[in-house]
Amino acid sequence: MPQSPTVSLAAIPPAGGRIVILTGAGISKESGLETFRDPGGIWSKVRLEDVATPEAFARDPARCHAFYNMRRARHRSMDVQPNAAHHALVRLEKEWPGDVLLVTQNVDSLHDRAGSKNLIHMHGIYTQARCNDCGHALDWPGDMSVEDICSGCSRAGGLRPNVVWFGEMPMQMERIYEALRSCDLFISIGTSGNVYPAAGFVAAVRKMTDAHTAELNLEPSQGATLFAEAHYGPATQTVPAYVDTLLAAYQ
Ligand code: BJW
Repeated sequence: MPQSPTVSLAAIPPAGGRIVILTGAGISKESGLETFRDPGGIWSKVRLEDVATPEAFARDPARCHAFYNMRRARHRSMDVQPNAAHHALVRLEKEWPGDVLLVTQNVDSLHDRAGSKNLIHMHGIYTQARCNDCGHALDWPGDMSVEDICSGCSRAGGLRPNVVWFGEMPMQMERIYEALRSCDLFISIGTSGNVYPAAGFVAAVRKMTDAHTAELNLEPSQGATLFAEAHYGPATQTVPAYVDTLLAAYQ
């Protein structure tokens, strides 16, 4: 049974308080998208070394394209929609009397489709392409192949999914660390805490601030002991309940 989210009043930031939220694949699980490291997850079916590194793309771009084409096709399907957890975070952004920054590791567009505005895709987004030759990025909701031509430089063969692979620098790190440095509440949702630098955010917040930290996940993550508060259960239950508790303090 999920633990019911009880947030002590001392843990609720003051009006004007800054909230930073980190999300991972677990928040999209109940929308029908697979996580990476759960039993039966993506990395149990395909080796990340074969599809999620720049070396893999250089070696066999067609294989990488096939992997992302398959995931994009699933993402396009009608039954993949933002769920109650995505919507609750939109409500928090709209109603919280202070700044809310959402940093997602997810390459899907469910936070965008739910309506989150102050949003950073630190691992990119797979419905965009980026050209390895000229750096041009463009929307690319359909299939991608080695024959496709970049509209920026008119060359073929350079387009890749606009995502961050292992060994590459995640996006907008300066803006993220600036927000972490000045936050009053850090919430981590649906991430296993295996992948850096995101996995190091909670430790960075503890080191740089007096902020409260909370983990909302199906089960304890790798960094679970670093959080001051934790609620375990499906995101569609824990996230709306947690958001309700935060907002109730100011209604
Ligand atoms: C539910 C749920 C439900 C289920 N409700 N919850 C040693 C130390 C530090 C770094 C390194 C190191 N060794 C190597 C590195 C570097 C490397 C790294 O971290 N490797 C680790 C494996 C150790 N990192 C990098 O290379 C990164 N770049 C980098 O470090 O640059 C240098 C740098 C350093 C410092 C500052 C700045 C820069 C790049 C990482 C890129 C990751 N890319 C991927 C693929 C993206 C494209 C794609 O999707 O194909 O990103 S890998 C994959 O993992 C994806 C995810 O975003 C990421 C995180 O996964 P996530 O979201 O946590 O998913 P899961 O499956 O792991 O967890 C899901 C969780 O949800 C589980 O806990 C479930 O219980 C839970 N859950 N159902 C709530 N219903």
